[in-house]
Amino acid sequence: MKRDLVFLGTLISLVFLSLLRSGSPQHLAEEACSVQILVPGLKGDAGEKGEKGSPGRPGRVGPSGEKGDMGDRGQKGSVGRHGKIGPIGSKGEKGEMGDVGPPGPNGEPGIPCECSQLRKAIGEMDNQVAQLTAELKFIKNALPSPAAVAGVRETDNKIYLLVKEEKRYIDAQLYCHGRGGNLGMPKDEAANGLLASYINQAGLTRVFIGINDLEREGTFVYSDRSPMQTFNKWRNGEPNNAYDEEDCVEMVASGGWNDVACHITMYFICEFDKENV
Ligand code: GN1
Ligand code: CA
Ligand code: CA
Repeated sequence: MKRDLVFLGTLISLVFLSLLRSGSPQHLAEEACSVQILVPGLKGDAGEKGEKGSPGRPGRVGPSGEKGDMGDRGQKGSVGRHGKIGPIGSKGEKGEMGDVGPPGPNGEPGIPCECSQLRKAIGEMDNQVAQLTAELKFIKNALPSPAAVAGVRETDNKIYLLVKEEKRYIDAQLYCHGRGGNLGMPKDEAANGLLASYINQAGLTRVFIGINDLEREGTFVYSDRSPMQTFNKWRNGEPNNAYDEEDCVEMVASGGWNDVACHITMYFICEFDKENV
């Protein structure tokens, strides 16, 4: 408080002195002894505009908005993991009884009581060995090279062999004769059908068979010289002796017959009598 009063007195003195300086010396002398009254000066002019303040602090977090609309359906997910192995199934029903098995091996021979029985058995076995030997010889002799083998077909009394080597009729016939047989001679429906299926199963379209009219034009005979009977399988319009040169016969895949020139080459079928084997 005291310090404020001193300051106020000093301020008034200064104002007074400044007034004295602006007046006459005489006037100054009079005024110097008068009571000093201290009053505040006039309010100054407004200061210049301050600089823009720094940004205020962020406001408070607003309240939650309203619930939005439902979004679009998402993409299909990837395949899930493999599931766990299921529980063991229940036991199946008992299966049907199987077929009867083959008979068991023959029992041990009894004690021979008569030599004649033994001789008879040995004689039968000899016959069987002879038969097997002959068949083996036939197989070794008759079969063509492995590349030309197309299997065999057989009936009760014949064996047919398709030879996949292209030969002229006469050479094909020689091939079959050389092995104890003949070119195939279908003499009835059954034999003809068997040869036709043989050709088809081999994927062929034609083969020579043992029929010709080499000796007398228009008179067809089998290659064992036996005459044609009522049975035949000529295709429509055949035999026609085309170009005046067709004296040999082929079978086509349908089983039909056609006379062709003997000098052309094709595969052929041999036949063998089982009793000659
Ligand atoms: C064959 O090729 P082409 O049409 O002259 C066949 C004849 C048949 C004739 C039937 C080698 O003669 O034997 O009669 O078709 N010749 C040959 O149309 O296959
Ligand atoms: Ca002819
Ligand atoms: Ca013909």
